[in-house]
Amino acid sequence: MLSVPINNTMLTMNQQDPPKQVLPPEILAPGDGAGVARPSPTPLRDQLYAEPLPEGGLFRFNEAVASVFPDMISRSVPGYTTVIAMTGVMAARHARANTAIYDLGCSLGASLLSVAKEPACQNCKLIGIDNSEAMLSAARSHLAQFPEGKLITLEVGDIADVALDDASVVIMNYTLQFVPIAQREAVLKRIRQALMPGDLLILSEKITLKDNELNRRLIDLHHDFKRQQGYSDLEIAQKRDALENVLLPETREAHFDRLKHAGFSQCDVWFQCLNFASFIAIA
Ligand code: GEK
Repeated sequence: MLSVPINNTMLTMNQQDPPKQVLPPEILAPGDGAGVARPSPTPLRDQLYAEPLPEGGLFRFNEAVASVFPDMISRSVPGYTTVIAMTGVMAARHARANTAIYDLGCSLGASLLSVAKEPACQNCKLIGIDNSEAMLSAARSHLAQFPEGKLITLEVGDIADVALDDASVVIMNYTLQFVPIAQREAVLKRIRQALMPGDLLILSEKITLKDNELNRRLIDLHHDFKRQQGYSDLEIAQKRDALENVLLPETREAHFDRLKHAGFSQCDVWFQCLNFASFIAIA
C-alpha cells in the first residue's frame, strides 16, 4: 500500500475506492496553456510524493492524483503547455464538419479544451474517453468552469475496446504509454479504422533513446527539469519507483514502425522536449 498525505489526510494510492476528498471546483485549474480563460489562478499543488512512503505502491489514476493533476502534469512533462496549445491548432486544420474528435486518456480534458476553442472544431463531436472514474469526475468539475466545456462529452471506457466511429481527428497525449505494449498495435489499428485517409492522429509519449548513454543523459535532464519545477529528489525518486512497470516508454522508431503497421501512411515527430515526443500520423 502506498499512502500519501494530502491536506493532513492520508490517501492510499492503490486502493479501489479512495476516500472522498471534497474539492472546490475552482481549485481544479487547468495549468494547460490551452489559451482559454482560467477561472482559478492556482491549481492544487502536487505533493503526493513529498514525504517518505512505503515501497511497492504502483501509480494509479485515483482521486488523489486527479485532485492535483493539472499541477502534476505541467511540472512533470516538459513541453506539455506547447503540446496542449498546438493540439487545438493541429486539430483545427484536419477537423471535418460533423465528425468526431476523440481524446483518448483525456484526464481533465486539457487537450479537448484547446480543441473546443477552435471555431473549425466547434461543429464536431468532441469526445473525451478515460478509464478512470476519478479523473472523469475531476474533469466534469474542471470543464464546467469554461464556456467551451459545454461542447465536450466525457465517457468512461478503456481505449483497448471502446467504440470509435466516424472521426477526423484522434488525440492520444501521454496515454498509450500506460497500455501494455502487446496491446498497442491493436489500439492504433482501431484508431486508424475510425479515420478516413488524410485524417489525423496526434500521439504524445515519453520515449527512450536507442543509445544507452544518450538515453541516460536525457533521463538525467528530465530529472533536472523536475527539480527546476520544484520537485525534491525524494519526490522524483518515489514517483519514478511508482511508475516503474506502469509507464512503459518506447523508442521513436518503435512508434514509427507500429504506426506504419497500423495503416498510417505518414508519421513524424512534430515536437520533442527531452524524452517526451509528440508524433503526427496521417491516416
Ligand atoms: C492530457 N491526455 O492532459 N483507457 C483509457 N484511459 C486510460 C487508459 C486506458 N487503457 N490507461 C490510462 N488511461 C492527458 C494526459 S494522463 C498522462 C493523460 C500522465 C488514462 C488515465 O486514467 C489518465 O487520465 C490518462 O490516461 C493518462 O493531455 O498522467 O502522464
